[in-house]
Amino acid sequence: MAITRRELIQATAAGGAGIVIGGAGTRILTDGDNGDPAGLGGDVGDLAEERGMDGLQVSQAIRGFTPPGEWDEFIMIASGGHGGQLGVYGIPSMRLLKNIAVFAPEPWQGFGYGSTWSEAVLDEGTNEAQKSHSEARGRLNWADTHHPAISETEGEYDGRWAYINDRANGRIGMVDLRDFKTKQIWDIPNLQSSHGGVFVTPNTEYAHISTKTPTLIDMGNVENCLDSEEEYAASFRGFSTFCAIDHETGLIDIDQSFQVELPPYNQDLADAGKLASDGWVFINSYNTELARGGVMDGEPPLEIGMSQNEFDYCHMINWRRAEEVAANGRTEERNGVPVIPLEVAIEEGIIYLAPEPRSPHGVDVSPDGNYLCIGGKLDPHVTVFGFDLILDAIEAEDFEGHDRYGIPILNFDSIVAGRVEVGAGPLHTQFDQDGYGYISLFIESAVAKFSLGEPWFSGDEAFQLVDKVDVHYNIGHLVTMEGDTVSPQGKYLVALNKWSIDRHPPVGPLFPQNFQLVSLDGEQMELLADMPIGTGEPHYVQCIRADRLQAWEVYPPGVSPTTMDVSEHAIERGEERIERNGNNVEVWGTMHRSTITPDIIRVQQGDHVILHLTNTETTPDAIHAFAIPRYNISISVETGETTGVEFDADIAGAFAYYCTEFCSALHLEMQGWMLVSE
Ligand code: CUK
Ligand code: CUA
Repeated sequence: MAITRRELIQATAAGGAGIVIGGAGTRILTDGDNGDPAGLGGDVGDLAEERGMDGLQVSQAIRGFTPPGEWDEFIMIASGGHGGQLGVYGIPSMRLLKNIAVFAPEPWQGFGYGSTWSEAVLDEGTNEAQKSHSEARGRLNWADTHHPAISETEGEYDGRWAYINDRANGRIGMVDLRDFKTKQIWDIPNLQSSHGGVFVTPNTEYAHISTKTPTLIDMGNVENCLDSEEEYAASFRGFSTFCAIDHETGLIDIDQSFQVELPPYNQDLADAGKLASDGWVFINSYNTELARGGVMDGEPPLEIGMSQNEFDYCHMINWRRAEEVAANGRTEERNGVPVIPLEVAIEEGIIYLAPEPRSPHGVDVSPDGNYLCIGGKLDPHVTVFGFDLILDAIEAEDFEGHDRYGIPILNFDSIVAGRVEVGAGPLHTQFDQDGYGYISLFIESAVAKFSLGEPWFSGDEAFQLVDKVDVHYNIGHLVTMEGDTVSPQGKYLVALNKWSIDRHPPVGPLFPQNFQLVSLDGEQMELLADMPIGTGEPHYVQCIRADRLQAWEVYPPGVSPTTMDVSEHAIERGEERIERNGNNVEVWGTMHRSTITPDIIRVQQGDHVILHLTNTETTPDAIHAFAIPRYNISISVETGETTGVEFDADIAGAFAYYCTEFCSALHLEMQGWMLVSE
């Protein structure tokens, strides 16, 4: 380091220039005489010196700071990685606001510990085959979440719903952004694992999700499916799934959903076209080599086998055409889903391939829909295809050949709008409102900013590297504010780094991952703040303007999270009752500060107990929750909500149930007894 923090502070103080702010060292925040920040009061210079901070750090702290009690301008919906959940953060503060339970049980939210709404969601998310596969381990109750997608209207986030994929198990979860609860998990047939998605089409017609590793379709050939390229090519297929979204509820309408069969390459990241390219979906791939492993038999390791080709293929799928073809029934039903066979997709002009350099990863569509920015992990360039050029090439049948399945391969040189040498290991691109792309450089641990072409830049100004900032370290995804919509807001960028070595105090060999906030306000990008992430590994996030969200503060009285409508079991205070019908004991109860009614429930061992609980409060944040010890029951009963729990009273004894939320001064008294007689 050329100059220490202290020297810098002293130098600026001695020079009487106050604190020099900003990466370029050009902006001055403080007035020179006393170090008071203009108009703010307080002696920032002294405070900074006391804490050993230089002017740049003070500036960073201020720009990333949201004062107590004030709200952030943006909300980041983040993958929760292996935790199988979604994280909700404020930006720029990077404060964690909530984790949303999606695929994994979470006791605070009462997700997967007995509440009827969550049990139904989690049960639905494990298909019959998997249930029997994993009988010993029970329900499939974890996920490797990668890509959240916020629903869109006309290409802008509308803040209604969020979708998230399970990379490990080929599933998709749907969250209602009114109550921030998961309403549906679809274990998608024909997808063992998933990656290409979730991305929504511009009016949330579909949430798209495709296979990662191809799926074995020839179940009779398990033994020989890896024996040769031919066996592999014949035994496996990829699938692109178009999950049709019900526009009233946001739920996936499974009956209207369909798949397109794909070659057995490893389909990777995907993005939906918008504006100029609306109606199309783009999916990258690698392992067009069809490498199958066999390192123990002297074959090259997969990483080598999969990196032989100079070019892999971007799949371009015309989903509007596919939708028509599916509606006309040119599909085969496979495991309950209509699938457009690959031959039909080719014949109908649904699928084309474009060569893309060396093991590509991300494909991201510019705000106007015309540019596809492709990061090739082993190529230092971002390759930018022009969608207008792609359409021309399709029209002119400007093909450089066909792949082994007969899919036309567009002529690479005809569709490239520009290539920019950005640095080592380009992965994912995001955009701002001024015609710039921001691409993550995994190997180089940096973000590169580059210019796009028309209508923003032309001639020498188009497709140029304009800036770079270091991040720490090994960045995967990145996000700008609303940066993958038709109207990005710029302002901030969040880098999602895989390694955090030396950034935070050691907490054992499993290091936190590191989100970093970068300012996009000035000419140059500038790192503002670090935020370690305690649950790995979040891959992707989306950032929405906070005012687009319309979250409920309370449920309307008696509303159930399952239907988002008034429950047939909703009651008011004074209507509590217990009914016995044979071995069924059904209880309608209320929770209100600081009483659970009823506070005594008597059953016989072996009875089937159904409890309906209504939180009869109307005050926001007057949350109650209900737990029965030894019965593995923990449910959240939020303001206004009616929910329930159903169980067999198979353990005899006196069980002290209670409210688990510290809801009032007499919260500790908010308890009762369940007596289970032998
Ligand atoms: S992938 Cu993770 S860094 Cu699943 Cu989006 Cu690129
Ligand atoms: Cu209700 Cu504690």
